[in-house]
Amino acid sequence: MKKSSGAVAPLATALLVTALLAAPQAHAAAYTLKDAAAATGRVFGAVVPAGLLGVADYTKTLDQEFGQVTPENEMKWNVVERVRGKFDFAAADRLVDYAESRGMAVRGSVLAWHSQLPGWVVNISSGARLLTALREHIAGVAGHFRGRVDYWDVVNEAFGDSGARRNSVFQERIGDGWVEEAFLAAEAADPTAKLCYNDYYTDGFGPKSDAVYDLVRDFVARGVPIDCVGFQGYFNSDHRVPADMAANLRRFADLGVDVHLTELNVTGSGEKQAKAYAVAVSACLAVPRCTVIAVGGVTDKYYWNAAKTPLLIDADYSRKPAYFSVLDALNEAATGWR
Ligand code: 9MR
Repeated sequence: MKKSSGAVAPLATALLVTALLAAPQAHAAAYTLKDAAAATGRVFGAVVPAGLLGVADYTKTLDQEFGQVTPENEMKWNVVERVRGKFDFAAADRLVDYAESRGMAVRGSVLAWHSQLPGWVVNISSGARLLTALREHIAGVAGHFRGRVDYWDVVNEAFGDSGARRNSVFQERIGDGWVEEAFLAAEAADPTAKLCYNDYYTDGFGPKSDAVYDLVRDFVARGVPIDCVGFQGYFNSDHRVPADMAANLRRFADLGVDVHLTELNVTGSGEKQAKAYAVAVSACLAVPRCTVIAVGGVTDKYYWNAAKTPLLIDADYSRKPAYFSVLDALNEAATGWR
């Protein structure tokens, strides 16, 4: 750079340049979701399929915006243990290797879930044998990733919308205790990971979140290992972001566990979608122990339910109004500036 002509004193120039550089900062303390979240002490993540790790546009956006990955299907029982006792971690390892190479946190999902089970599990009729298979599965999967997973979705979706236990092979054949058994097995396999219960439509007060709350309160009271509760955050015209979301998250945090938004997505588009995202993210920001915000995917282009266009980045990798409403909410929480 040429030396100045002396027309403007060097100090004045330096002050002017500093002021100009600082000006954009006044509106956005950070320019990416992960950096803005980090400024609030939080992680911003996404659900990621291993098959997209070779797509340049996708990984460029993933690396730019997100600091945590959740394998979309690669750690599910029907992928990792299709045959009893024979584990296949190839796809999951790719995702964990990728995340580690970029300093991203890893959410393991999911050790015990009624869905996406291989047939051999569903066909175990004996509760005792099914419990043994569940324990062995969790030991195999959580043991394989020991020390590499920051938090596990140990159990997904054990409750129905009424708050009663969901009917599933685990519930019907093992009974209520299957959830506790899963957490005990996960703790034994990887005591380094935070252990979470994860569910949907539990974002506000209601019979389902009350049932989850009672489970967590009981586990905490009895010393059953549980560290966190995941709120998947599926929102649409029938399930709007509840006004009591922050209060609901706070009551779980007050039990002494962290709360995470784990698959956040809002069906829709434009300003309406943007506002809903801002309300949901602000509910998390209002609760110090809400430490993870993860959305259901990087871009609408590859989302498993793409027709709902529910994510922050559209199919052309353009940042949607919802992206900016979330970035603003994060920056405002971090700096007081929008
Ligand atoms: O992301 C998963 C998608 O690829 C599958 O097609 C779908 C099958 O139901 O499940 C999606 O993931 C689920 C997640 O693991 C738990 N929360 C509910 C999600 C939707 O079922």
